Amino acid sequence: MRVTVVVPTFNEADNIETLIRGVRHELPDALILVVDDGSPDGTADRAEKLHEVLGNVEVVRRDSKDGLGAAYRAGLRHAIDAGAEICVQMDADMSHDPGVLPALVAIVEHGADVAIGSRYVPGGITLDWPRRRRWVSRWGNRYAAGVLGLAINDATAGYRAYRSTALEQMRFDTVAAEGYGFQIEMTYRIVRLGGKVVEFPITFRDRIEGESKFSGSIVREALLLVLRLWVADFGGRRRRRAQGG
Ligand SMILES: Nc1nc2c(ncn2[C@@H]2O[C@H](COP(=O)(O)OP(=O)(O)O)[C@@H](O)[C@H]2O)c(=O)[nH]1
Ligand SMILES: [Mg+2]
Repeated sequence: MRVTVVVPTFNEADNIETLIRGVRHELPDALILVVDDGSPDGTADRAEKLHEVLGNVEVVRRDSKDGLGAAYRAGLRHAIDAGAEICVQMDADMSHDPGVLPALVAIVEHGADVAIGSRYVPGGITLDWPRRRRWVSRWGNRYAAGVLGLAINDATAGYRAYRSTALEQMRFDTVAAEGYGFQIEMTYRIVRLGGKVVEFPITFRDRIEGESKFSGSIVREALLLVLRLWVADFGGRRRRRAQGG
């Protein structure tokens, strides 16, 4: 199947070359689509230089920093319109090991609608993250899964491979959230549609180069989003209870 790896970037000049070379090594035929929000450090130019050397790297240049959700909506739309049958999303900061790419893609090729690179299934692990971030992530996931009734351990994970037909079916362009909320709502929609979700254990490492764009407002957005989805699902819960499930 045709694979596009969508990589959102903001000021990742020190990471982008390692990332692109790593992805190319693991998936020689995949298109690498960098979605850059006008990084002042020249990330987009570096990615384009790598296209001259390696080929099959494309950069979507957006004017200004507009959040992860918006970058993903634009990147996934671009990838699907260009013929991608599988869309991978991964961070540029080397937290997501490119070595896992073939496994995630194979899971979708064998029938899953999404393969999630998960920190919270047996075999998955988070290295180097400060305690506070680890705690927020772990309990944020328990909260989201508990409130929304999802049997998913890592609903905020940003390392995933999607079947493009499933992305269209869940109307990903209408997911409004910006940060972790984007990943949560995508997971929620695919589960509610009866899609097949597989979690594959990964080793997540904290970034070494560059700075995190993590913020308290992203966490607050995600907390509120979960409540909003819960309220909106009032009728759905009643129906499922009536059906005995
Ligand atoms: N295009 C774009 N990419 C972003 C934006 N915010 C974060 N990113 C990218 O999204 C990925 C994850 O962000 P990161 O700061 O590492 O978040 P963390 O892993 O939660 O600390 C990285 O590749 C970032 O460069 C944004 O506003 N626009
Ligand atoms: Mg990161």
